[in-house]
Amino acid sequence: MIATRSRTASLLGWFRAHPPPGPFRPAFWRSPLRGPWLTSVLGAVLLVGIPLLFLTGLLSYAAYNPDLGGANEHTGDKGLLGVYLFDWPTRPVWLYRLTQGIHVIGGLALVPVLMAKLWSVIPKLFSWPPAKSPAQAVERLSLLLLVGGGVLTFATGIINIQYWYVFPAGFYATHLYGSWIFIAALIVHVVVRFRRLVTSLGGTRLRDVLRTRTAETCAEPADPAGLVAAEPAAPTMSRRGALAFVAGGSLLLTGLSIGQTVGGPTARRLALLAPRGGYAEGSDPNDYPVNKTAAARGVTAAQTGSEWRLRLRGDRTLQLSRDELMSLPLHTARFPLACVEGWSTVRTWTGVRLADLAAMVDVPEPADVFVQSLQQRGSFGSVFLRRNQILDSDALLVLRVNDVDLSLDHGFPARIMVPNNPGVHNTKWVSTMTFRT
Ligand SMILES: Nc1nc2c(c(=O)[nH]1)N[C@H]1C(S)=C(S)[C@@H](COP(=O)(O)O)O[C@H]1N2
Ligand SMILES: [Mo]
Repeated sequence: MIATRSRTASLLGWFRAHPPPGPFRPAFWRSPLRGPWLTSVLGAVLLVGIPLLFLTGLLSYAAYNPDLGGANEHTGDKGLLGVYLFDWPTRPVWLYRLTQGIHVIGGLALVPVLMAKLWSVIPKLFSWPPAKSPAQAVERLSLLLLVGGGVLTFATGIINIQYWYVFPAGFYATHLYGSWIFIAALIVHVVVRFRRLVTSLGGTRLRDVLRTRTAETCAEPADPAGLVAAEPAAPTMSRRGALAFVAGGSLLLTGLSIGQTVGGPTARRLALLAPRGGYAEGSDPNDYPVNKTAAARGVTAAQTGSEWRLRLRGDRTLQLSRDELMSLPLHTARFPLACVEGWSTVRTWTGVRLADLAAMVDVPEPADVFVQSLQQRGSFGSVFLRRNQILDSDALLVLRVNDVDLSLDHGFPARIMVPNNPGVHNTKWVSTMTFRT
């Protein structure tokens, strides 16, 4: 009995003392830059940036009004994750453009920081033995959720803004649930590591590090966490150089994509990384990004010609031709169209107020409206809008943009435009609107 126990113990000891070859051996990792300071600096940047992305993401989710159900709900099992949902306002009209711009551009800018942070701690992924105690095993498991959740959230976001819709469970659900896993694991990580971050940042002055050239760059003293290389190689780059490389990457990503959000002829042409940038905005009022073309959605000229009627449903039913709509009191307002994918454009919209349409079918106090498009395929063909979005004085069934008729690709004969509404909820090629109390 005792003999077996000691044999197990010595086997365990042998196992601990013999890591597999390659990255599991401490001598494999040799960069002298790795250490608590670099990891902490990058961590501090992420500690500011990621909560900002999370917050703007939560706002975007609320802006979708998923609690109206039906067409708006893509995350039916959200449960408690939806408790904070609130009536997304229509004012200020630029709010969604701002929060979603921060979300998308900020997310891209953080990619180099995230990658550098992962690089700085990568030896820990291969630490041997995998866990020294059950407590450490739990902690390492939480790191797996942290890295996995982070990579999943960033990857789904980036893939989505590149218009590559490949999510088996759908983008909304994957991005939402992934981000909550990420944030929960991040909170645990910050609680466990915050003191270490403060200590290692406090020990060295940023200014001193930024003055150190490559030749004078040396490894930090060995740390209990084991980030510092056991046998550091000669430096090929200073910490200043490494930080400049990361910051340069962030700036480049920002510079090549921000044009799609802020607009303007030069900025848009510079937005080479953004699928809705990289082009010169012409003088044609309909010359702004098209998310889904009429052809892509199976909308034909026959459907949108003189046969087209807008069906209004409420306490009674009405059918209106485009000419009849044009003869109603028209209202003009200028505000942004801002897509969840980060691009936006500011236009002058002219059309009939949604509140007027509600009143025409005897629902002057609507709770919501169900809008349906005549598109034949694909998503975004219908939406629920909330009471405050119907009653806003600039909420329109738009017929004209910048003083000309909408083009077919932009939703002719008529489209929804509600201030501060996520682009996707501004339904094009409207065929039916059902107002409910
Ligand atoms: N019927 C319908 N409406 C739609 C869409 C769609 O695919 N079908 N795309 C939406 C999305 S995602 C956005 S961002 C805006 C873009 O409007 P635009 O194509 O006129 O620029 O339209 C929205 N309205
Ligand atoms: Mo969109």
